[in-house]
Amino acid sequence: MSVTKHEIHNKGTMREQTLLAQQLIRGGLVLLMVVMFLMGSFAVAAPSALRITIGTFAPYYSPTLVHIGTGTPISWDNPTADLHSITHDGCKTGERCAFDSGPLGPNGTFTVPHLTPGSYSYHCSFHPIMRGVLVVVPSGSSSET
Ligand SMILES: [Cu+2]
Repeated sequence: MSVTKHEIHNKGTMREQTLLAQQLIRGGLVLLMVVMFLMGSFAVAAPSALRITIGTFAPYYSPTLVHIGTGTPISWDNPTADLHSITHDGCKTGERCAFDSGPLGPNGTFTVPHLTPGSYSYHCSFHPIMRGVLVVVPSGSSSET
């Protein structure tokens, strides 16, 4: 009789231990999720470059119109077989020249790390029909159209 009681008591303890283990695992999973969420937040906080793809046909710069925060770098990729350039219009009109990639060959990338707020229209010096616009706003937010 007393053996049976002892067994029951053991089963109860084991059940409690199993519950405790489950709670520990659950707590560990929650902690892991919190850590992953925080890491995700930090990844978002660090600005990744906004990428614009150069094309042989319209739209030659895709996206053509970009609204971007001051802290976000902008990169142009040239997957075409031709030379192109990313030339701020100011470089040709004699105004302030904010950026000019010079000849950008196939598979080349040109990056502008930082621009002060303002509107920047640019073109390709090899193909003046190629045109794009950057609108830089004083924030970390960005959007593209
Ligand atoms: Cu071009």
